[in-house]
Amino acid sequence: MRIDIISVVPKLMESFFAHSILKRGQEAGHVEVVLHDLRDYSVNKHRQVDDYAFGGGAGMVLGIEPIARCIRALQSERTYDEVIYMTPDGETFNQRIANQLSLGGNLIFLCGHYKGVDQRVRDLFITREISIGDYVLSGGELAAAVCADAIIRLLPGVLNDETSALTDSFQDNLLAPPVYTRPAEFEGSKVPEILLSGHEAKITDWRFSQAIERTRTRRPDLLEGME
Ligand code: 6GU
Repeated sequence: MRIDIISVVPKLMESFFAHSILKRGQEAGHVEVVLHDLRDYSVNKHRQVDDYAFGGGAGMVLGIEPIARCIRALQSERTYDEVIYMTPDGETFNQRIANQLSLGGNLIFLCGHYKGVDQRVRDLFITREISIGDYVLSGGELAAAVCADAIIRLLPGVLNDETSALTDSFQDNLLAPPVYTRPAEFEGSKVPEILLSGHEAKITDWRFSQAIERTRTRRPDLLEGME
């Protein structure tokens, strides 16, 4: 899978994608993440990419020409499953969407900034609009990094046994159960006996019931419509 991210501040995401699992996923060839500076596609000598909003009002708007040039340049090289615009008024991102996007092909993420992008970008080039929650960030960069992380870790071969996605919170719509490591006792606080028993089937049952209980107390909304 190839993920292209278009932004006016691509540097914001550079170190993020250069580390840990995301770095490994790229080095092992499971994914290629390419950051693009929208200013490189500017149509004027000042590398300007935004302008005042028609009709007035505070805030600059990202113009269609640089974005069109960038997206078209990418689409002339390979096909993309989705061209995603990161925006607070998009559909709220969740594990179901991460799973879906991880199964598909290449992705373009366009990061909004200032007052957003010219509506014609959304009408003509964007296939999907995603938000990461009901709060406002100063740009779509962190949101795009969040989505890319959630997608990349699901790609076959990216995670090893230890970091397996199979036991994640939200896999099966349940929160993950508590985990423990040595020492078995800390200042009188003990690890649940069952985990030291070596009884694999009982441990699996215990973890499942803990996951249910944790979900019931913290996120009862996740259990609605299950059974
Ligand atoms: Cl995708 N962008 C911005 N600017 N703010 C957000 C967001 C995206 N998702 C939640 N808040």
